[in-house]
Amino acid sequence: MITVREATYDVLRSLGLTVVFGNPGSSELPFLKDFPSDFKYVLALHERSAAGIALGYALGKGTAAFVNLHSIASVGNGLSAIIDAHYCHVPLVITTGQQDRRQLQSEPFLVSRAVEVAKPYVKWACEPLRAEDVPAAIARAYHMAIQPPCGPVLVSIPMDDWNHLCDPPAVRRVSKTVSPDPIALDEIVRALDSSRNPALVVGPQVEEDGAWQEVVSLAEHLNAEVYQDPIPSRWTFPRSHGLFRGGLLPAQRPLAEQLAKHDVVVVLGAPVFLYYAYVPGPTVHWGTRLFQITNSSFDAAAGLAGTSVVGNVADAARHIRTHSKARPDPGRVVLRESPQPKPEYPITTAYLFSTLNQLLAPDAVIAEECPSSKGDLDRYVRLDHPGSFYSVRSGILGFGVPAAIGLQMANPARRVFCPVGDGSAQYSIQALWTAVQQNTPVVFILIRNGDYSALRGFCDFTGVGRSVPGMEIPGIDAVRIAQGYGMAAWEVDRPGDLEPALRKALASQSPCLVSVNVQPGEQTTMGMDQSVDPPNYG
Ligand SMILES: Cc1ncc(C[n+]2csc(CCOP(=O)(O)OP(=O)(O)O)c2C)c(N)n1
Repeated sequence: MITVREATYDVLRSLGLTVVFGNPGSSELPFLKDFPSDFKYVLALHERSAAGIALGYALGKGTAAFVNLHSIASVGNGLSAIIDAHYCHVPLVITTGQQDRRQLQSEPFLVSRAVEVAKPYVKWACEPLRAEDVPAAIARAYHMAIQPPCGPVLVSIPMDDWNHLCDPPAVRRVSKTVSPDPIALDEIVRALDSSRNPALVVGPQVEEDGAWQEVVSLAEHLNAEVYQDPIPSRWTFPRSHGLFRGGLLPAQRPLAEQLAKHDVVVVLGAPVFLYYAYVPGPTVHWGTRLFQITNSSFDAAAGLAGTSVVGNVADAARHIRTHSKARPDPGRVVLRESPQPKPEYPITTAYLFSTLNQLLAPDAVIAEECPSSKGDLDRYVRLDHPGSFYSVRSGILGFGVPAAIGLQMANPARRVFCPVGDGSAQYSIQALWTAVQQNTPVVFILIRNGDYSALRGFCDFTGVGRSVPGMEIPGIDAVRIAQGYGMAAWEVDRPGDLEPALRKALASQSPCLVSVNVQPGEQTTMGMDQSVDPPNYG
């Protein structure tokens, strides 16, 4: 027999979870003592950042990441990253400390109800009934986390468990590809074979399931126009491909209108659909037949219309391509280039992103969190490689800065850029310290407009008006904050200084922050204006 602690490190080793992202407390110290030399501990100063960096790391590696949090104290602080992992299908194996079992009954200092608190947002949460079960519970949690749809799991571990003796749990393998039903796919094949003008909608599961190339081949085989899902958490089709038509709007009626000219729409790896503003309307128009292929039985069940097939998106795309008729190129002429923005003062975000686009290597990675300038980023940044764009679909700010760091740690050969609003950056700002300590050379581009422009836009969009408090955020010097964490940082105010500043950041081998003073952001909401007939909360 070996100790629970030794068995746990063996389990983590066997699962490839040798990087521990965390913030420690008293209840984790018996686990962390004599930390094995083949493990790496990545400290973050706040759990939003610890779990958020782990999330980026798991996204970048395409595998699970391990997070060690401090009882309910940390789970509370890290919950928004756990929620992001839930919605973005990211396998995080999270352990938290618990008080000593022998005094739990008396509700001691730092007692934790992390299991109950996390439950709606994790695939499985438990506090093992016996100390001896801890290593097996972590293995079980891991196997849950990596099953599609991937997601976070949580094991709460009383601090007296680690020195108990146990039998080492069996090292097991659990397959994780679930094939879609071929009979259900054949119905989609028949619909496509008789379609006049089919379309594909691609979502994040295209990347989750390694289906990028299969989906490009399918689109070309069908000569089908391709739309990105609304508020995308990943870009899952080459942006400059001739069949790409941009993103869908996140509201019922305008989205249905965007798809109205198509008689068959196949959604690959996304919910049907992710909406933001309530603009009632049909899911798709009367003449459009809708199909969804998803790795998530949850998304299939929650779909508002159409026929859903559950299973691996790559397998489904391959089946459809090899069983359906090729469609000739209908000879469409599509002009999608946006006008080249001019260097204005103050700098516009259109100019910022078009300048950035010219400097990006083809395999650059973007971790985005710039609410009111998402549209300009989408218009001007062209990346065609898999794994090049990450955002968050939960709507919770604080994702971008830590995710960028985790992505950079996972992909040292690709440069990660983090365009982040001056407001958004503050929700996880202390992650900058971890970037410095780990020397992860992310380029943070802080978009400084001095207000919450996206909220202002929403006020205009929905008739709330401008008499709302809490919209201004003056007096924040992010350059000095970054420098305080030990990061090189500088400000750009004039358009002529932008390109040299970005080049200087690119030339650096270390993380740095470029704070760009810009005009207030676009006053639309996720690309929508009054023309979509938004709800009125005025
Ligand atoms: C944790 C969290 N708190 C508050 C909000 C509400 N919110 C949405 S956008 C936004 C403004 C973000 O400001 P900034 O990053 O500067 O971007 P801008 O709107 O100026 O483009 C806020 C506060 C949120 N989504 N998440």
